[in-house]
Order: sequence, then structure tokens, then C-alpha cells
Amino acid sequence: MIDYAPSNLLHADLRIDGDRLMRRIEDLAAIGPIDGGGSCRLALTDEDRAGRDLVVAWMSDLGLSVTVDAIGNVVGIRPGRTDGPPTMTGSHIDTVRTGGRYDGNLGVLAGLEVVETLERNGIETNHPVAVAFFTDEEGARFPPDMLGSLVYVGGMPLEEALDIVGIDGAVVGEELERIGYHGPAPCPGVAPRAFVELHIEQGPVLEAEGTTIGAVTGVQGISWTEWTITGQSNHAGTTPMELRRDAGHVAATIAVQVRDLANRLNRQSVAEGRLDRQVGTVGQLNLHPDLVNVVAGSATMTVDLRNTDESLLSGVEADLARFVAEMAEAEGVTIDKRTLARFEPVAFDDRMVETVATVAERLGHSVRRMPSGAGHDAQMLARICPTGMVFVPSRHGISHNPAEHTDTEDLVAGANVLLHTLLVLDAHPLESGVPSDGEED
Ligand code: HGY
Ligand code: MN
Ligand code: MN
Repeated sequence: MIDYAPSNLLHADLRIDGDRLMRRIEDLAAIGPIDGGGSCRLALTDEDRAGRDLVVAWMSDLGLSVTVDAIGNVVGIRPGRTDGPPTMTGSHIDTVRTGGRYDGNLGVLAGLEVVETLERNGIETNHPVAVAFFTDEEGARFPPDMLGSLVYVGGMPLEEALDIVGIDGAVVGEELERIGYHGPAPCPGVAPRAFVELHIEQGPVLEAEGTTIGAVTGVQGISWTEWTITGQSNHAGTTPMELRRDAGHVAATIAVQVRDLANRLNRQSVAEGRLDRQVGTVGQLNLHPDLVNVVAGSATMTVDLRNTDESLLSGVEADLARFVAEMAEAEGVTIDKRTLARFEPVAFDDRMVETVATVAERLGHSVRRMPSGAGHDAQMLARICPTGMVFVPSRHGISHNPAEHTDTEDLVAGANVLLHTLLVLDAHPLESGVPSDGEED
């Protein structure tokens, strides 16, 4: 285990410049602005391009060598004393339609702030330091989520990703060309020696406990499916109830069942004293022809199911599928199901988790270990290198909402934990993919 006693704390008094970080956060938030102070920069839209161009300009201004790969991932590298794989940090700058200003952006801009802090203090690291933003982390326009980092780590062939059709009919490869980010660097990308991502928690835990830093232990499993229900459009006034094949009724019933399944499983978990919690969301629901006086002939909806326990998540998927089949039989409709994303739970290397926790304590912050309810690029990088995450609190646990907020002092605390975690990882050999017990290089 890394011995992070103060004597080992390199550059113990080094801190990031909070004002500089906040200026960059505000400047990026101003791209694709929406009411309430958030941003809308859906992946590969013009707004995403503008955000990308701004961050790439900042990378270049900092003297980083910038590469763009074939799925649009952007990596800026600051050289170290030696060549070889970088210690990497980063996240995403694409947003959902109702995005806040910190989701993803904090991790990328704190990475730039770490680089600028090293530059301005004349600190040369042993290894290169990389700051990355990955394409389409949200998956809201082009599913699955974490698409760019998934391709980066070799989890999806590039050609398959380039062919993905979005919710608006656009195609990933064509949009990358259109915005000028179909880059020359090959996919999969270079495996970093380690990856650490700073992110807002997007949930209520840290705030409720009055804790500043989360040392993230892993990411829960994610199941996204799209259901297309085909019934028969008919007259709302003349069609007797028993003759209807109402796709809208089936869709609504499925949405209620998603909530009931989650609640039922959570009651059982609480009764059995387990910590797992099921969540279920119907985020998209479209009826056709979507008119007041027509029984819906068809419906398309999405179901997002998540759990930290893979067997429970699979069980909920199976329960829902059975329920949908019974509903289809009863209402005389047909159902087509398409998987949009399916990722099993990910556990981060516990020595990375302990490094984040130890650094946070050494910097005087309260810290707790916790899983992530949201998906993150880190869950993909964990497939190819030792990976950890740093969380900071979200006010009222709100995210994917322009009201998303984290106090400046917490943002700065998180960026300082990121700075010193990267310095610890730089100072320690990472043979066989894990921090060693603290010998110097
Ligand atoms: O969906 C998620 O968990 C993330 O925001 N992409
Ligand atoms: Mn995010
Ligand atoms: Mn998000």
C-alpha cells in the first residue's frame, strides 16, 4: 500500500488556483447556455464542437501536444522526464439536454488546472501527464453512454461505433466528419499507466453526511433498452375498450412496472439489511400518432435500470421482460426490444481507492468510500489500467439539471486531491498495474 505519510507528500504546499479553475468552468458553461446557468452540448452537435474547440485551444495554450483519435477522443499530453505511457486524468464535456456546468466539465478543466499548476511551479514529473476528454460520454444522443472511452479501451470496434444512429437519425461517423473531430489517432488508444477522474457525485450522499471527498470504489451496472410497441391506431371515441390494441396503454403500464420492480426489490434489500439499491427510469416515451383523439398505434420508450449487484440487475431485466410479454399477449400488441447499453458493475483497484482516500486525508479533507450511481469514462479505463475516481458533493444531489451545483471550496478541494493523487502516482512505480508499496522510482 502506498505510504502517504506527510514526508512522502511531494510538493506538500502545492495547490491549484481556484479562480483560474472557476473562470474556465464559467467560460465553458457559456457554450450552449440554457436557462438556469447550465449548458446543452449534446455529443457531436455544433455546441459540442464549440466546446471542444475551446478546450483544445486551452490545451494548446498550455503547451500540451494534442491528439484527436478516430472516434473524436482528445488527449493533451505534457511531457515528463521519461517517455512512455502517461498518468492520465480527464472526463467529458458533452452534456445532456438539461446539463449542469460541472458534470464531466469539472474533471477535464481540473486536469488542465493541474497541468497549469505544474507548469507555473516548474515541476517536472517522472512520467508524461495526459488530460483527456472522451466523446459522447452521456450517450443521450448516441447510445451507449461512455461511447468514446469504450472505443478507446477496445470495448467496441471503431467501425461499429461510427455506424451508430442517434435519436435524431444522425450517424456518429458523419457527425464526427461534420464537426472536424474524426481524428487521425488510432483506436484503441494508448493504455495510460494509471487514470484518475474527478467528478461531481450527482447524488445526495456526500452532502447528507457533510463529507467533502468521495473515494469512489466502483460504478454500478447499467442496462439501457429501447422498447417499440406496435398496436393499432383507432378512434378514441368509437372503439370499445375491449377491442383496443393500445400501444400507449402498454407503454404506460411498463413505466409503472419499472417503478414497482425497483421499489419491490429495494423493500426486500432493506428488509434483508443489504446495501444494494435498484433504480429504474423511463426517460423517453413517444406515442404515434401522438394525437388527442387517436388510440396510439405505436409507442417507443427507453428503460434505464441500474444496480451495484449484477445478479439483481439481471433479475430485474428478466422480470420486466416477462411482464412485457404478458402485457403484449393481453393487449394484442407486438414488442421489439433493442439493447442500447449494457455494462456490468465495475470495481476500481482498491489500491487506487486507498490512494485517493489517503491523499484526501493528508490534505485535511473528510472522505468516504462509495460506489458511483452514474456511469463514467473511468469505468472503461479501468479495463486497461489502474483507475480511481474522486467525488465532490452535489447540492441536494441534483444533476442532469441546470440547478446542478457544487460549492467552489469543494470544487477546489477535489482539484487539489486530483493534483496530489497524480503526483503520488507519478512518484511510484506501477508495475503490474497497481501502486507498489512506496519505493521511489
Ligand atoms: O448515464 C450516466 O450515468 C452518465 O451520465 N453517462
Ligand atoms: Mn458525467
Ligand atoms: Mn452525465
